[in-house]
Amino acid sequence: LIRDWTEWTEDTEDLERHRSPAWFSGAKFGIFVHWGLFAVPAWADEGRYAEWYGHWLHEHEGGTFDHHLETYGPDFVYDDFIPQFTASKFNASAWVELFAEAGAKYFVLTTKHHDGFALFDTKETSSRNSVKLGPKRDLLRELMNAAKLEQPKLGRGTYFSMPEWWNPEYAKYGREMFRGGEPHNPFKPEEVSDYIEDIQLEQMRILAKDYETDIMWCDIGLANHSSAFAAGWYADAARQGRHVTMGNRCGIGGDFDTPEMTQFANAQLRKWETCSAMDPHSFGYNANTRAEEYRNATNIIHYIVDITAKGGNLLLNVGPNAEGKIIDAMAQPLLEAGKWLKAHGEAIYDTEPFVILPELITDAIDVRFTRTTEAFYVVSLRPPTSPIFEIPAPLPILPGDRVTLLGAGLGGNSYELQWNSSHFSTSFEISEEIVNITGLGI
Ligand code: FUL
Repeated sequence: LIRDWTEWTEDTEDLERHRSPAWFSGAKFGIFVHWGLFAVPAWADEGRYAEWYGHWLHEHEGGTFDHHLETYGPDFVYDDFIPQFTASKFNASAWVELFAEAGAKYFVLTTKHHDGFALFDTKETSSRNSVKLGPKRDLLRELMNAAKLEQPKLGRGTYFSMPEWWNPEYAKYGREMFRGGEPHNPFKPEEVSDYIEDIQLEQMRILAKDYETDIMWCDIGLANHSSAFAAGWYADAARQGRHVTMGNRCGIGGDFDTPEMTQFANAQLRKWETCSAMDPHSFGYNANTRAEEYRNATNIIHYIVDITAKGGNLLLNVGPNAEGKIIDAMAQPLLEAGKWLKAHGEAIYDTEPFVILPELITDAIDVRFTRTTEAFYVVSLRPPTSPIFEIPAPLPILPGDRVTLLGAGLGGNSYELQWNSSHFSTSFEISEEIVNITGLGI
């Protein structure tokens, strides 16, 4: 039984019944932001994420270690990057405007990645954060405030790494690479009696209470007190009239699955969200990525359409540089995709997948289907090349139904289409003139 979210109580036994909110399921597209000290070296070995620079460095591993020695010398530890993490061009208003113009309905910022350096005021739990060090600014606060005031419809989310790589307080919980206690990147953490209780849980509560996050996008899981956190958070937020959600990496089930740099091939029963990136190889900014390697607008649109048709969301990442700029090679394709979404978003936002047609057919013919209670949408992944656009499948349209072409040529105009349906195929008649307009979607 799914309980109405407004009636949520602190009872942890009910967590299984929590589901991701309608606003999140309907959003389809969010922007992920990986930002932190790793934006200073902005470097990754082939096939590695740039935000893992500190890990490869301190494990003395392969290309990253060699690159570091050559560029910075043997005595330069990871935290020596802190003064160069200036955020000097960080403009929260510009970021949230970009997200909204791109057609995204929410964003998720790395408030603390595995390196443990936080972009928010961690209060007494840790002084390794951007308020006390580096930019000396509360970067998360600036972003949350800008969104609240200027783009209030954007959902505001927080990525949070449950473990930290080098925090000795984590040592007794650590496993494999998150073993803690390694003196590679020496810093003095606050002395606490228990990492999970006094740092991890406390910081999650800070994000929930002081920053009013809508999405708790934890990472890695492992040791946690997330049940206690989630139950209290859901109840508190519900009392404020906010329906919040949590991913599946907090060490408990959460509300949605998070396939990474991949996606489900078919519609799923449970809500899911693919996390992926403009740089197809890295979340953190990599200064060596060439402009043409970033996803282009067509690629982004196809990605959103395909995932939407399978019931997922796309959380697409940008990696700002150390000054806080989202370079044009990432921003421009997003803005272009946003124009398409503005004209055709009716077929995307707040839709459900149409799961009756076998996947085989949809993948074979480059069209995707979505639906609402009012309408059935066909999105073509390629522009029609002739006035008769044929889909080799019967579609759920009945005599008397109206078929319209949405937002032809991005202009937002709709055209009524003649159509014909048989047991084997459905065809639509599109005028020559419209066929010649590029960027057409159906
Ligand atoms: C992973 C992390 O290890 C990556 O660096 C990235 O943050 C991705 C979204 O989640 O688990």
